[in-house]
Amino acid sequence: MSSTAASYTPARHPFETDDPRLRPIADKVLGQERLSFEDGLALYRSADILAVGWLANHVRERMWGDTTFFNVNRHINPTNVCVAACRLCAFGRKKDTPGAYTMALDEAWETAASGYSEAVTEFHIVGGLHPDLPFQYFLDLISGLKERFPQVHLKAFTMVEVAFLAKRAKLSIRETLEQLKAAGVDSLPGGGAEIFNERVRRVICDHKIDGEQWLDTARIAHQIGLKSNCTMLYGHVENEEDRVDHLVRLRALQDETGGLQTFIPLAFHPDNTPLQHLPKTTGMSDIKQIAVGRLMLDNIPHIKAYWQMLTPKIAQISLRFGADDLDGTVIEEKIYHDAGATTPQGMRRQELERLIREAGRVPVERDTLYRPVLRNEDSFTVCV
Ligand code: V47
Repeated sequence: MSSTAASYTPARHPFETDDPRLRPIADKVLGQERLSFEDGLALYRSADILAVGWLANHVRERMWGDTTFFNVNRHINPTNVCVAACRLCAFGRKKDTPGAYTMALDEAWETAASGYSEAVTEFHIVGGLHPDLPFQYFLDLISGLKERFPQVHLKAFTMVEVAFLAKRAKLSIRETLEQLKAAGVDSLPGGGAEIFNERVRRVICDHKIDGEQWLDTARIAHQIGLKSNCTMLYGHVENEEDRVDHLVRLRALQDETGGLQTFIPLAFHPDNTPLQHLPKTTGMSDIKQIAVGRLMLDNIPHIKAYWQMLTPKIAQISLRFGADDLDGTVIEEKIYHDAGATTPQGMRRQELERLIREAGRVPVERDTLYRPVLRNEDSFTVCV
């Protein structure tokens, strides 16, 4: 049953569909041809989720066989104080309002140390756009973490945070990224991309940098040797054209830089946000984003199912619909839980492995750069 990418034999069962729009797309996928904007729309508009999933799974197995990556990480959110009052967000607070917090550096380093017994390989560090914290706070935060945890990869600051820090420090984006890299940032997470279309951005996050600025910041990060991830927030006021446009723009950036490692579709959680009247995403739509992402983003190696927002059950199913990566142990999550997520705060490594095995896949622990991690008791080795 199991295969690796090297020994992959296609199609355990033939492709079948009752949706004629999918037939020419299937020919392209099987012939390894790039899909067009219209193909993306047809995939979104098809109700034949099994056929769309078959195609996405075909690509996923062609690339990775049964291998399914997971990682042992910890999220750290140094502050929830944020000048941008995005309608999509339940996490940000204005300064000096109830629930607002900002960690002193010692506190952030202590947070990093707690739960460290599982030999975390990555700290995922993101937070609000704080009006007063100086750039030096973030440089010290990072260099302090590097000093204390030299073997841990620091995946820190979204493109939105980088652009904000640059403005505050009166530096160019390139200089800002170079200083962050020198302090110890190893790569950047994919957040803040939301949906690039301006009409949508004006509704959900009108204070954030625009789509082109997000892409420009990512481009510069890649140019100076920092890999990054990319996301798409779906299930709010966007339509199918907006989603395909978002995917095509990510694909174009990747053609140029090759710096995107992973695409992570993020389901909008409306609770406690100004958009709480919107309905929650459905299982069908969650699975669709994974599958269409895999099919459209032919040049991005990995598609991540983030169980915190998909739920472990949907994330597990998505491993048969295009996803090859299950993130992660996480330990403590604030952004979705403030917005009503009912998933647990973290998951143990053994539980992630069980979910992957029960999906008929082979779990491989990875570091942030997708190098396999070998473990014995409390230590780990990264295979380079
Ligand atoms: O940037 C904020 C989104 C992102 C809500 O790179 C919301 O490996 C849903 O980017 N409902 C943060 N989404 C999470 C993120 C991420 C997660 C896991 C892995 C990686 C990675 C990145 O969450 C934000 C924003 O796009 N977000 N509020 C909400 N109410």
